[in-house]
Amino acid sequence: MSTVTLDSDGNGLPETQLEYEYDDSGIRVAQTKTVDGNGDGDFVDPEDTAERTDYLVDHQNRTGYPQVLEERVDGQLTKSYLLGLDVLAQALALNELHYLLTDGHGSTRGLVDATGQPLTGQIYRYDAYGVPLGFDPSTAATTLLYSGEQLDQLTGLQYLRARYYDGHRPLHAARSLLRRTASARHSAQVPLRWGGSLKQY
Ligand SMILES: [Ca+2]
Ligand SMILES: [Ca+2]
Repeated sequence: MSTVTLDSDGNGLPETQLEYEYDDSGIRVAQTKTVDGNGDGDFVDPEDTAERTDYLVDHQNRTGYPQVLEERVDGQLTKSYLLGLDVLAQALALNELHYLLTDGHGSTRGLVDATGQPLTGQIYRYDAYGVPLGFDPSTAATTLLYSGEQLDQLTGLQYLRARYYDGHRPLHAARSLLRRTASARHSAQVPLRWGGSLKQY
């Protein structure tokens, strides 16, 4: 289990808490997002609401890495993925299939629907470190973005199985550090502040 709290307005009171769960092999299998409903900076009150997302992970697939097959929010199936030698497509619902268009690096550069029509506004560009250029990743129609890996749209961190990556600073945050970190602040200037040291690559 690892926990991150987000203080988006920087007033010292976190308004969102994210708890992550991992399976025995260390792969993330669930996220619980709790919103501080009564504004007192904790997440234990009746007004504070939680939403749980479970990730069904396929450990045996042709991509060479464990991949999320399905996402369920509070038990309801919300997204599923089509796997080949890479992640090929996502399905948000019946008749809503999006194929991922990727570049040579494996980064998703756009989406097309089942008939091959590009999705309006879903063009993704990045700098050399994966920082999004000209689009807002928190509202993108897919979370599989830079290098084709899952982006956490709340923290802006990429989940790379053994660690999280922050493209705004070319740093990898070891997941073990995240696990030990009691809280991390979030603001426009400093996306996340970690409680421990960071490895630089
Ligand atoms: Ca706050
Ligand atoms: Ca509260």
